[in-house]
Amino acid sequence: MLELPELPYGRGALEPHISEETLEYHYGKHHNAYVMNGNILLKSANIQVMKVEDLIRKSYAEHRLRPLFNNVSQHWNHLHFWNWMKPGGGGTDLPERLAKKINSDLGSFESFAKEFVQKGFTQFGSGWVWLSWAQGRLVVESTPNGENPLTLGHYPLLGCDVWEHSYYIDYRNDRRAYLESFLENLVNWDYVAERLDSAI
Ligand code: MN3
Repeated sequence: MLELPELPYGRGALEPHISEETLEYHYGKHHNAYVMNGNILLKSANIQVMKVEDLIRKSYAEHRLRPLFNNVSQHWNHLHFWNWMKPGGGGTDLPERLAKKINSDLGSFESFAKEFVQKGFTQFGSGWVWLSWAQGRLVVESTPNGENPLTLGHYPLLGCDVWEHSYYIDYRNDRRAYLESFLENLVNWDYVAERLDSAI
């Protein structure tokens, strides 16, 4: 069964960049709904319990399981999304091993940040923007709706939710300002570096 995790910080802890009201809705309503609906669909699909990552790949591969995929994948995305942020996060002071990889694979931190914001900004409709580990190198990519790079055989190191529910209360229609603030004020780079360690 899927379970809603505790948030790793208080609901007001990301203010002023992400408001308490946004987390009340985003975590308390949206993420919770993916867990509740995912569990109902999981039960009716009669699938043996497996790791969430395996469940994502299996339900993505089978068209009849698409509603289950949507909820399980969004559950996974949000599990990590809460940990990809922290109070006082963001900025350009990255763990050295991560900074080096970004420089060698993506040119510089500035070019990474530009591509990340641009791909998130131009993702049409709902989706996510990612920094992923793909066949031995870092890539920036975006996915529609609840999809994530696991479906492409990639390993997500960092993701930012660009569904309107993640920014509309705080940034209204200004998705670009939200993405810039995510990188400048919120990202938990230690968690991104830990995921890089487990990807390599
Ligand atoms: Mn969301």
